[in-house]
Amino acid sequence: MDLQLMTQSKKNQERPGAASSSRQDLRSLPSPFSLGSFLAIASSLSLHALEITQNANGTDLDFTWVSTEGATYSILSSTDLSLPLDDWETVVEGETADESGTNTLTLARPEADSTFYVLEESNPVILLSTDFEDNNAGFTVTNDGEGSVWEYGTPNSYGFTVEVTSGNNDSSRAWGTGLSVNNGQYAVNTITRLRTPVIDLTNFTSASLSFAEAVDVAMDDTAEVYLIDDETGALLETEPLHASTPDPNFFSSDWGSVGPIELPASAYGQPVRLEFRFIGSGGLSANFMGWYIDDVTVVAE
Ligand SMILES: [Ca+2]
Repeated sequence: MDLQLMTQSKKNQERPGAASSSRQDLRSLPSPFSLGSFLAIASSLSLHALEITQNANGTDLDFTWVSTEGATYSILSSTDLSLPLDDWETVVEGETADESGTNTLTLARPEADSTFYVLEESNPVILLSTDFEDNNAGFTVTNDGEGSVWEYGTPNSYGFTVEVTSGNNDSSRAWGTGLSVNNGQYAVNTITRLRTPVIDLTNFTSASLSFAEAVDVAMDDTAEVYLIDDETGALLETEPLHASTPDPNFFSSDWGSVGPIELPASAYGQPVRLEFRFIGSGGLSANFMGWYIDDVTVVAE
């Protein structure tokens, strides 16, 4: 079996990689360079060398590369160099950078006579990240009902046997559909919408939303996240990106994490906002407190 080496770049991501049948630091090689009888053309000069060595057991291969904090890595493989990179097989996906600055993993040695590998580095771009501790993060409220409204501050809400008296992870600030009035329980005819600041997805084709929530909502009421136009507020997707489960259980209101939720194709190539829409009437009648959110993050790649 020959292990071959190549580097390649794609779009704004570096997709270099290398493989050798013996341990060798490819970062020291000029570009283009050769290894044995194989020629590799480097289309990106910033190499993230992928070292491949045969495991001591003789049946596996050890992969090692220098990693960058915050980046994630995938390894693609193919037995056919002429194949477009999009058609290569993903053998490792979403490997996070190790704290040591060097990643290692072991894969089974392939049976094919020749196998090529590419290391793909992906650097996430944080478009929105807030824990609401310093301020309300520029979130805005649109109120369509006559009941409770989204409020920013410290929850002081009490339900039937449960309570929400902090943000996520015992923090001090969050957004909630009524933080203290009537024990934080939402009123009849509550239709209140909480919008993020503008999230500019003009130059991205992949992004995801994560947030924390505490939910104490009657069965017929809805707590949903929508994708909307940044200026008009019109829905860009009819269906919600996320629908929190209404909670018939009086005994649960703990904070929990949601996502990452991949944004739909209609989100990209433009500025957008996300909207947390709560519609409810069953709060005060049955001691339900509503919907509380914290730690909102949108990350693009
Ligand atoms: Ca918080």
